[in-house]
Amino acid sequence: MTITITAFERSPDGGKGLARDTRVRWALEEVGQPYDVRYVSFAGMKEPAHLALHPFGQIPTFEEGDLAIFETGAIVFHLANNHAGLLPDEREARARAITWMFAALNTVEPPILDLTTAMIFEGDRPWRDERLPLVRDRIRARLDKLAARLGDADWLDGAFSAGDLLMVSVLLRLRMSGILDDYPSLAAYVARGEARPAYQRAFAAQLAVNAPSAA
Ligand SMILES: N[C@@H](CCC(=O)N[C@@H](CS)C(=O)NCC(=O)O)C(=O)O
Repeated sequence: MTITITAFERSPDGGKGLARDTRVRWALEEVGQPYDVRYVSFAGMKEPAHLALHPFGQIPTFEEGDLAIFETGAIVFHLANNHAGLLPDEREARARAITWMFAALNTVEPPILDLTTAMIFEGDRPWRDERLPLVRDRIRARLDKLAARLGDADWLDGAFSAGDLLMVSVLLRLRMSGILDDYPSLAAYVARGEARPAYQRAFAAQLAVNAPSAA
């Protein structure tokens, strides 16, 4: 069955790979599944046809036969559950890897998204300068603990898993802020993720659309 995902017709990041279709492309590449992409405009995402797939009018979505799902966590989990390569077979190791998927999306990503909100979406608001240090502190609180847990390991729990895929994807959002520079072990962890051939293919595929001359 053909897999079709949706992605921005033009990503606001111009090809840095931060739009969430890159996470899904990466997972698809890791498990060796070919896929098609349907590109949508910002206006198109709010039209009934797309809202039927994604109730919040966002990307990415995932369709395979009669199945249509949204939320990157759910999509990556679906792929990891149905194909080898992203979750260990052993029951407890699998549960721990799934835990890291949730930790990436529920515990580490929210303060990182707050930084984007404070800097970009609310950059002209009077509270910006007061808020920014608080947001940065909340990110550091998470990174301190994450770095402590990672230690000098390559991945969060044994072999690379969907938990690492999502955690690296989330941390990549910090690159522009410079915060990651204060955490060399996490910066190296992100670099290990980016060095994976599956990530490289996913990144190149989105770049070819968003910055065609650079690809
Ligand atoms: N929790 C959702 C977030 C999806 C999301 O925020 N998508 C962004 C692109 S990365 C989007 O479509 N933004 C446009 C909008 O919200 O109008 C997921 O993980 O899939």
